[in-house]
Amino acid sequence: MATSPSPSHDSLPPKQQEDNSEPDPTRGQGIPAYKELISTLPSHKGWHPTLLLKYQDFWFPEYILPGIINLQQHFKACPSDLFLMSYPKSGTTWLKALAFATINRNRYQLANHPLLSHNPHDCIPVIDVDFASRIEGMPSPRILQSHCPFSLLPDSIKGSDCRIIYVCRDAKDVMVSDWFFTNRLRRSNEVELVQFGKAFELFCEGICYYGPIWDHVLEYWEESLRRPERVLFLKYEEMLADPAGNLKKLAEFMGCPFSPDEEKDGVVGEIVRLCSLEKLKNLEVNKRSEFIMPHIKFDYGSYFRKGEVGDWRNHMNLEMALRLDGIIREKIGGTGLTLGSVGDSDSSYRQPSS
Ligand code: PAP
Repeated sequence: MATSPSPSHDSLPPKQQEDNSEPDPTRGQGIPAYKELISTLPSHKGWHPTLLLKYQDFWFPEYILPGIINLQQHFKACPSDLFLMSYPKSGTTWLKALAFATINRNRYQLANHPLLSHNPHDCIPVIDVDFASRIEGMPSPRILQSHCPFSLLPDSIKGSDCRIIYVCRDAKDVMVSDWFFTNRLRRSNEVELVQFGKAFELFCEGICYYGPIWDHVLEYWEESLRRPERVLFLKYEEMLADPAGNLKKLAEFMGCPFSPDEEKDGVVGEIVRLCSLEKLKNLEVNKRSEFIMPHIKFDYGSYFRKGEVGDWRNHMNLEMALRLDGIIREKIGGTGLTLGSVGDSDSSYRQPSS
């Protein structure tokens, strides 16, 4: 970490635009809404607070899809860009905090670190939404984040030398995390809560934000096998088991490895502690703030919950868990990728309390 006085927080992108206005039929969030194309797509009520639209084999919330199409059609990557990619609820917020703290470690002192006063999502822009206004003037290398499936990325990302870091997580824990997140969103937007069983069914059908998860994960996995020097594939469970080891791997991949002196001085541990769930969850900024995407109110607290491996055991019965494992196995079996299964840990399985 920096030892000289911290400069201003000039590596932060401008805040996500808030939009409370009435829907404008010709615009998304400051971008063309691709209204005609979108009107032809299959839709589903799903289990989130907004309608889902199926576009190029994946389901997107209707307020995100214009941003995805815009990204596909107009985004120009720089070879030095670093992309943090994930299926939602797989460790995105944590990865953003770790990457931001690591790349800026000589810029900020711990006592006055931007992560103490900004949510990680405000430190690294989400390019699915409205990239133009948020990334202009960002210093190189730019760190950008998206949940966009690999197959939908523009050629300027897929075909360039920029690096991608993907984090995945056991689909059962993802589903449980998403269910809590969604119901928190529904509650704060005064929408009726969704039952776990209904959400589970739809998740198993792949009908969920950026779903199906198996195709999302598999696309990045296969790309990481094809181009390991350009795509780093991380697992949330492994990061929890060895945060320092995975942070070092991340730093090396990002092109800013920790020096022996930094390791001796405990910099790795400082970043791990700064970005830990306990630390971030208890910060005022992450307890209180809210932000508004078009017509949906979010709160930063909803990004921090338990952060445990195997929380699915408290919510799914064994039959459900085996069913979801079976779907995942069928889809990704034989690829060398595993995503956690009941068999890995069934000695600790217990029925959820009803
Ligand atoms: P997003 O894709 O909507 O940004 P994401 O950050 O990927 O969400 O997922 C949230 C999960 O990561 C939550 O898991 P849980 O519901 O099972 O608890 C959240 O608690 C966990 N999480 C958030 N920040 C951290 C962190 N610093 N360390 C570990 N886990 C974290």
